[in-house]
Amino acid sequence: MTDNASERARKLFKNARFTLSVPEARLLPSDTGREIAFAGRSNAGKSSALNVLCAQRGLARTSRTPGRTQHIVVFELDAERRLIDLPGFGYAKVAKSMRAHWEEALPEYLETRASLAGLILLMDIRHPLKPQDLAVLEWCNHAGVAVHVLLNKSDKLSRGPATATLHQVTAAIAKRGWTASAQLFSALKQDGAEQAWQVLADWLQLE
Ligand SMILES: Nc1nc2c(ncn2[C@@H]2O[C@H](COP(=O)(O)OP(=O)(O)O)[C@@H](O)[C@H]2O)c(=O)[nH]1
Ligand SMILES: [Mg+2]
Repeated sequence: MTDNASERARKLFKNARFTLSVPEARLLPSDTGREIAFAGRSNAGKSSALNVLCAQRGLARTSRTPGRTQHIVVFELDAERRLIDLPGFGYAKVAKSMRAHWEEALPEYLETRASLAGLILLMDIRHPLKPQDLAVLEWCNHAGVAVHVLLNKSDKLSRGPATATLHQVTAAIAKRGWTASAQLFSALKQDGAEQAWQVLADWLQLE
């Protein structure tokens, strides 16, 4: 992959426009073209990362009240490509009924959505591989969906510990027999965007 790929993704992502927000996966736009889903525990920095990758401050609402958004949000990139902002999961204050619904719906979406080209999984680098993250990794591997992990808030650790965590996370994933790539990311410092765009360009077949 070349730096041109990352540049193409950067340009495409600048076009991201809010399209719609739906309470259930069956209400998503027709299953054609290619889409990339963003998942993560509430407060991992999913909205912040989306804003950085799309170079738009207010695109995905960042919130100090985690777990508020339970809708699936669709951002159109072009006529054939979309980003899907999945509801944050694992936050205790979300009503149990809501959580149960989404935690059942997610594996089905991962298994049946033909246009899903890959999933970006956001984790707070200080709390990686929580049970919900392991569940998503397992479901994606089961469904054959590519996963790329962003270890976000890497600005909270110095370089040595951050790199050590990256290695621990990739080793822990490999040990379970799963496939996923991973990288350090900081939405705050806007670090790691180039590397993420390369993965996104590959998944979206930007040529
Ligand atoms: N230090 C630091 N804080 C971050 C970073 N990314 C997000 N945050 C903060 O973490 C909190 C949750 O971010 P948000 O994007 O709303 O997370 P979401 O719930 O996963 O969408 C907010 O207070 C953000 O300002 C980062 O890279 N570094
Ligand atoms: Mg959010």
